[in-house]
Amino acid sequence: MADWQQTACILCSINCGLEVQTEGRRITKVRGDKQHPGSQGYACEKPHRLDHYQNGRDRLTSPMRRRPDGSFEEIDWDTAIAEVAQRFAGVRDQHGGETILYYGGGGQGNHLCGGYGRATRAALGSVYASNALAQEKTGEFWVDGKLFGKPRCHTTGDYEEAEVAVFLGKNPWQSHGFPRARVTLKEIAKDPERCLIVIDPRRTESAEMADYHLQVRPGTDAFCLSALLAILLEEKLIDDEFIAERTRGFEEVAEVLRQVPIAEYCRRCDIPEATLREVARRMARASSMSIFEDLGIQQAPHSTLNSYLEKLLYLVTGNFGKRGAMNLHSRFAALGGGKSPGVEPKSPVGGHPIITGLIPCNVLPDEILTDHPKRFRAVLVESANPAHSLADSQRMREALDALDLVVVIDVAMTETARHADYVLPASSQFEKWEATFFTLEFPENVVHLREPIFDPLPGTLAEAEIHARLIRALGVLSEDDLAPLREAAKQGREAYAAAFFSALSEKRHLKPLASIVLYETLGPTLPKNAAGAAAVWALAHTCAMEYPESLRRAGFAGEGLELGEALFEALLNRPSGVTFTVDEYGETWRRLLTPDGRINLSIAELMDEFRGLKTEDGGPKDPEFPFVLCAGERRSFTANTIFRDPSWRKKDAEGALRLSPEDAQRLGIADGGVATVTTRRASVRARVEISDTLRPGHATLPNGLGLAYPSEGGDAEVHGIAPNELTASEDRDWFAGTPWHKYVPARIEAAA
Ligand SMILES: Nc1nc2c(c(=O)[nH]1)N[C@H]1C(S)=C(S)[C@@H](COP(=O)(O)OP(=O)(O)OC[C@H]3O[C@@H](n4cnc5c(=O)[nH]c(N)nc54)[C@H](O)[C@@H]3O)O[C@H]1N2
Ligand SMILES: Nc1nc2c(c(=O)[nH]1)N[C@H]1C(S)=C(S)[C@@H](COP(=O)(O)OP(=O)(O)OC[C@H]3O[C@@H](n4cnc5c(=O)[nH]c(N)nc54)[C@H](O)[C@@H]3O)O[C@H]1N2
Ligand code: SF4
Ligand SMILES: [Mo]
Repeated sequence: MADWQQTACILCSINCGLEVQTEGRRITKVRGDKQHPGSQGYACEKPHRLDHYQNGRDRLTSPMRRRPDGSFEEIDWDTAIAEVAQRFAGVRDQHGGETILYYGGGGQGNHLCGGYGRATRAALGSVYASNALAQEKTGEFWVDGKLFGKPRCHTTGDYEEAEVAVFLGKNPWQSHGFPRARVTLKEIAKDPERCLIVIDPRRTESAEMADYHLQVRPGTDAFCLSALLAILLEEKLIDDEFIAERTRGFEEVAEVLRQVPIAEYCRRCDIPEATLREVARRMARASSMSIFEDLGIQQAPHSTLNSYLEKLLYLVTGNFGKRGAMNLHSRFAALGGGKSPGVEPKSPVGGHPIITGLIPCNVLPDEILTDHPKRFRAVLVESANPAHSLADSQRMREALDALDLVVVIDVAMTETARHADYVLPASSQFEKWEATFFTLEFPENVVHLREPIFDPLPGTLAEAEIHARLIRALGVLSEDDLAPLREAAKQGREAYAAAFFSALSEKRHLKPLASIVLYETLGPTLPKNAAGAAAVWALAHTCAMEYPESLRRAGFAGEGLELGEALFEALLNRPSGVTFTVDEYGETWRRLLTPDGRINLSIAELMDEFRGLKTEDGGPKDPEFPFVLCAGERRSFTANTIFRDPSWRKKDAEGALRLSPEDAQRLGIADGGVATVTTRRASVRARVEISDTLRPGHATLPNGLGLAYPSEGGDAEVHGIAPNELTASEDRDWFAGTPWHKYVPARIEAAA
């Protein structure tokens, strides 16, 4: 009997602990790891197919260089590193390092590459970055910053404890988003004292379980949320004490709310007013409420405003800083692009706002396809597939092709890699030390450093090593920098810590290169060949300095550097993950970063849009495209583009277009029939699944499909529909630039 080895699922942000058995290079058995402090043995149906990731037929096994005719040739690593470093340095020297964009830095299961990539960026003088968060969460982060002081003041719900749990544009049954989601949903649903509210135009699996399903008209959440808030004010259901003691600016919000025509807004979002009033009263009556907002509102019209209104809902009802409500969580490390000192937080060409260090994804083509002198000239893509995942695939491809240099670091030959000049093959997440920084929980927060379960696939390297080699080739670290630290590391980590932190303060050029300095000096001395985890050592120390009390409550002891060492030791030695912070609810108030310690309820930048809702109708505007297409819905067997092999989907291999029975009948399309879906950008054919979970006028396609995958011994074939062939980069939030993937105007017809 083979041993079970501990690792984690890499398919969504929850990263459930797993135990796996292997045979040779295959993952043969998978089960939830009961020892994992967050998931506690929970796992959904998807990780059982992880071998389709590990052993995908299009895994890369050699660096590749593009030939002038567009085909690729294999090259050895030394050549690849030398040429990539030299070509990037060439762009830097000719146009400036700020014309080199970094995109990605980690997917659902791997964030260490982002840390090591930071050193390469610094070596190249690259200051601008973007990743998938800038097409979903940046609007929300910005609102957090306005309300709570800094965009890093990110809240999390306490769904296990909440009396009322609200899911707004979120289908946790399929997409998870908090630990053990299905268990918690079932518990809330079966408890008559608790209440589950789902706001979603589709009767999702989560909505099926809800006490209240508000089946809004797609794209009209701003009306629904405004009406809810206005009802709370009108019926005197606001938590006045909380407002008076903890907040400022409520009067400005109330002024707008008093003008809201409640009945009219209910009509626009198509929710009976009586129902909305009942829901408002239920929310107000609750001893605690948690709300999860996700893509259904973030990737739809009024994206940033929606996030604001959602947060007002829990704030005016006093559901903040207490059990069962919203709290400010600790974090092991940041997920954003990082600050670049001296750089305006605006994109260089269009002047779009940079939020948490990230340029809005939807404006990237505009920042490339122009003759503006500050346009991007080169891009380094790491662990991301923007040619598939960003809006407007056609423009993204055009933009990639217009660059002087595209380098992609990935495990597989992706849609983006096909447009690269160089593709560098990474070892998989089961072939190297890995971790994610989706550490978003409260009151107990978990981080999991995972050991490799296989040797690297021959020909591949872990990103830490790729970046270390690039740094060596770029010649930015000298033996003068590294030798003393190597010596210190030999004396043990205490001596190393002293040497490392003083080197960082004395030699300013080392700071942005710190991750690779650690990899090169501390790395070789770490046990279990854990060099790839070297950067985690510094993060453990930073985390301990930031949350000493929370670490102590989690069982870590020691003063000063001892505390960080204790956390790092635990990470290295507990293969099922570590609870790194345990918080009291009052901690939330200490994490608030506004100057006066109050929540700032009034966001001036959004007030015009908030007021302006009155003059808007909310329905589809172009009679040529009467449908609203939700381009990219999470389903049971979707996982972004992490699985490329379509055979991982046992059912519905191509990913059906879901259509309401009314529309199907009107259009003369039978279940299993074929429809043509046309948007302003493209026309595609899709197999139809008739589903009474949809409203008439609404249609949905799954996310993550439409990937080109090699057939056995043959050429690559595309399976299903790539949703972003249908989307347009200009369809985005006016402020944060977040895309309207859930609101794509479309025409649907029976296919000839
Ligand atoms: N199975 C699976 N799970 C995943 C992923 C995956 O690929 N597959 N991906 C992970 C990632 S990266 C993310 S970000 C999360 C996303 O998780 P979710 O946000 O839950 O995912 P979606 O299904 O894209 O969108 C959520 C819901 O928004 C609804 N919606 C559409 N239009 C509107 C609207 O106008 N208003 C409202 N209120 N709702 C609307 C849709 O019907 C859908 O039920 O999932 C994660 N989990
Ligand atoms: N139309 C539409 N578009 C969407 C969405 C939608 O709902 N609708 N959802 C959006 C959302 S929320 C998200 S988060 C994005 C996700 O889109 P992306 O951020 O582009 O990420 P993934 O699809 O998760 O792909 C991750 C990439 O990492 C690679 N990879 C896996 N393991 C490793 C590794 O160890 N090292 C390296 N270097 N690479 C690795 C995979 O092969 C893959 O190419 O898509 C977005 N796009
Ligand atoms: S909930 Fe997410 S992390 Fe957990 S097993 Fe399912 S896909 Fe994997
Ligand atoms: Mo996402």
